[in-house]
Amino acid sequence: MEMEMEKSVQALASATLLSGTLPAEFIRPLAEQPTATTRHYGPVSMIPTVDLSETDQEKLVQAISEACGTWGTFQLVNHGIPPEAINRLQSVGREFFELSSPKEKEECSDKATAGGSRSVGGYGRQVREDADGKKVWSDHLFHKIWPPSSINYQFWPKNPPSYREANEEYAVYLREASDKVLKLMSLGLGLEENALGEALGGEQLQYNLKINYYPPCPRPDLVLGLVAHRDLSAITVLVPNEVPGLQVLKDDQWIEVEYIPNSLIVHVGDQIEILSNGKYRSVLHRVTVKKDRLRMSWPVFLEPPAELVVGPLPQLINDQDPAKYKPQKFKDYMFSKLNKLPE
Ligand SMILES: O=C(O)CCC(=O)C(=O)O
Ligand SMILES: [Fe+2]
Repeated sequence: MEMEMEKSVQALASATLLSGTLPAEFIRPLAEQPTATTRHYGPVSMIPTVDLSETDQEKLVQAISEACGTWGTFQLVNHGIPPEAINRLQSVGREFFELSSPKEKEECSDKATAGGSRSVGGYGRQVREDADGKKVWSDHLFHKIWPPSSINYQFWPKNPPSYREANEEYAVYLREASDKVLKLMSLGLGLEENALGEALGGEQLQYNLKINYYPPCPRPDLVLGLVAHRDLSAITVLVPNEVPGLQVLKDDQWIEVEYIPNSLIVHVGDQIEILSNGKYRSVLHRVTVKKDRLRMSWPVFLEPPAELVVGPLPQLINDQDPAKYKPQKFKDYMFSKLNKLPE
């Protein structure tokens, strides 16, 4: 047999459908199994919505800061990104997963990490192994989309040929929308509107796209598409497909995030929690999968450059409110988190 990467979940899913048996390494411990732990949402527990077309700025700032301070996540509607640009991003991503050969996928994977160094670049399976050796029901593709100097096109699919154009187009729109969000978040902390953007590296802010591919699974009650985690980004701006599955933890309950056509899901990540000295909360979330439906999602992680030191903003700390986090380089934070060392 020729040398092969670890089998994708996509390939496994097809095999599992045929045999009807789920490999044991995917079965979560009871305390994590979706059916045992999900509370179905009612009107009261729906995650907040922020409407960027709201003309009353004060209202808008209030809505964003409340969402970031309580849930750490919100649905962003009327964000100004044309639906066609989102559709193109989605269709080229789906084509990559469904039409390219295993060899073409492997060409987008990072083969340079055999020495054990961490990589989040390219095509593959989960970035971190669970402590208990369990696996998640998803494959992914990871690559930067901005700034141009940070992009490694090795990780970008060559097929479909329009992949590059669709991703570049989305990057331009996404930057405009996320710029607005960061400004409103800054104002919500009582800061000058560029405060968060600048503290995150200004023009050097990195936009790291991930495509998640969660194939249908014969036992969605037993597996997770992604285990509970907080994003290490500053913020994450996510395009979902129409198949729900994302859940967020609120008051010790897992709440499903409903699908709203054309809305983006914004998560507060760890770096904003740190900069805000805990006023905004990095949201704990996980992903469940479906028996007969494919979920895909396109989160973009907005991250400071590796060497930038991130700590609570001096404007937000004083005697009553001392710093709760220690300043450190983003790359050191990332290393500790991905290797599960104390932060
Ligand atoms: O698929 C989703 O909605 C969530 C993806 C996610 O949390 C991640 O990739 O970090
Ligand atoms: Fe996440």
